Amino acid sequence: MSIKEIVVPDIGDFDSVEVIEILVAEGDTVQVEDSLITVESDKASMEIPSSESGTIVKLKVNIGNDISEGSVILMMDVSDQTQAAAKTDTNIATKTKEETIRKEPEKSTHEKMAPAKSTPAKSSPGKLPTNKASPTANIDEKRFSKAYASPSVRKFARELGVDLGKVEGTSRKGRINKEDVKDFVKKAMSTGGSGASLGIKPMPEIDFSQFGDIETTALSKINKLTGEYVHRSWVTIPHVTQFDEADITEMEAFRKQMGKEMEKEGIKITPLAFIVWAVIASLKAFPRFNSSLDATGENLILKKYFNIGVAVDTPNGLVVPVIREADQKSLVEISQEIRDLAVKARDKKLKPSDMQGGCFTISSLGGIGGTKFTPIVNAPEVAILGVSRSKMQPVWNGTEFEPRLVLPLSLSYDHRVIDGADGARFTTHLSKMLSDIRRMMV
Ligand code: CAO
Repeated sequence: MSIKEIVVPDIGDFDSVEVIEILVAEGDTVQVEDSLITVESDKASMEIPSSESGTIVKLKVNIGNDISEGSVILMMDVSDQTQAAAKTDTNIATKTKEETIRKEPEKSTHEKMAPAKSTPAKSSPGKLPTNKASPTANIDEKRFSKAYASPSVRKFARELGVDLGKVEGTSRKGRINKEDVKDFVKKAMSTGGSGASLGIKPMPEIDFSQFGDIETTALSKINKLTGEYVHRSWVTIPHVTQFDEADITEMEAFRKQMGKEMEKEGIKITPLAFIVWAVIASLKAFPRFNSSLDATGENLILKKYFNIGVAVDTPNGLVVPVIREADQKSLVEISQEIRDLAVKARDKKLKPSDMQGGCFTISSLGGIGGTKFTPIVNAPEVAILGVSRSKMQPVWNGTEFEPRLVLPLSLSYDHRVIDGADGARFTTHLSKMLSDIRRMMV
């Protein structure tokens, strides 16, 4: 190891400047001329570039420190640096000085920061993407140039196509830092982002307290993740929902009979286990429903396995654990697995692998209530079955009305993959399976 002090070079007429930003961290590898810190005097701000290539061992400055020529910025292990990469302190000092002079005539605080013409990090040598490629391409150059931000933040904003003039700075005196740019992009993506790309204006910010008392609660991590997934599915998948019903009178009689027999062993079979079985039988009959579009959207990947996702309602939000190889499992095994997965989900013990690899999802609100709903496809799957609460209804049998237990079904599907006729064929088949469970054995 060869440790070297990296010091502040000649910074022109400034005796003392304040560190306002640290652009590197201990452990980072930097090249000659990569920016290390941003300093600011009452006249200008500038980035101090590295005079050496190497690995940062220890930072010696903090934000808010006053430093001057010769102050130690950091300790660097320069043992790996190549002769070619190294440049002299004199070159760096000259460069910094030039920058300082160029920025000095600027007047207002916001005009102090110079555009990112200097010290590009060698670790990212590629050309910046053009604004045309960016979703936030409408940069107002005048406003951008007046924004109060350091050269590296300007460069970062340009890479993302962000108009700095629209970003609110949270650092001292309203200076815009990298996090502010990231937050701006995140907000644009989650609120107006997809809408903006569809030409839809984002929701205006409303102060609801002007209308009455309010309380603000943060969304849970699961809420946010689910929100992202369902939003993406909703805007990218052309959904159609096919409604249907299944007469589950016989199925329920059998389930109750089995329930009584198995009660002593502590086994309970819920209607959902039968529905999983019926779905598998229908997926086998209509393989297109057990598929995903590939990333190009031009090929359909047909799956030969049957992993069924089950939406579980938890206090922290909705999760979808997966019953793997459900076609290989008995009704009792599926019932127990649903119960175990639901307990794990509510105890926040599900692993990411428990929620991966699903082929088709079932969202059952039957235990809660409701007559019908339109579930959102759990992409990259192409269909999802919504199950509502079964109800005893009078059904005409040809000669008279008969009381029958009817289960409402709602199948949402990706219309790019599944046509309406197939949607109806699938639910008809599913309904037949549930109405006469002997058919599932065949
Ligand atoms: N019709 C009438 N009763 C039903 C029914 C239906 N379709 N489905 C279940 N039930 C009954 C059960 O038989 C049980 O009654 P008993 O205790 O008297 O036998 C009761 O409702 C409760 O069932 P359950 O909900 O605990 O069990 P389940 O296997 O049906 O469902 C689970 C398990 C994990 C799917 C469920 O608890 C759950 O979380 N559902 C919510 C899913 C959700 O939020 N979906 C919306 C996502 S947005 O698309």
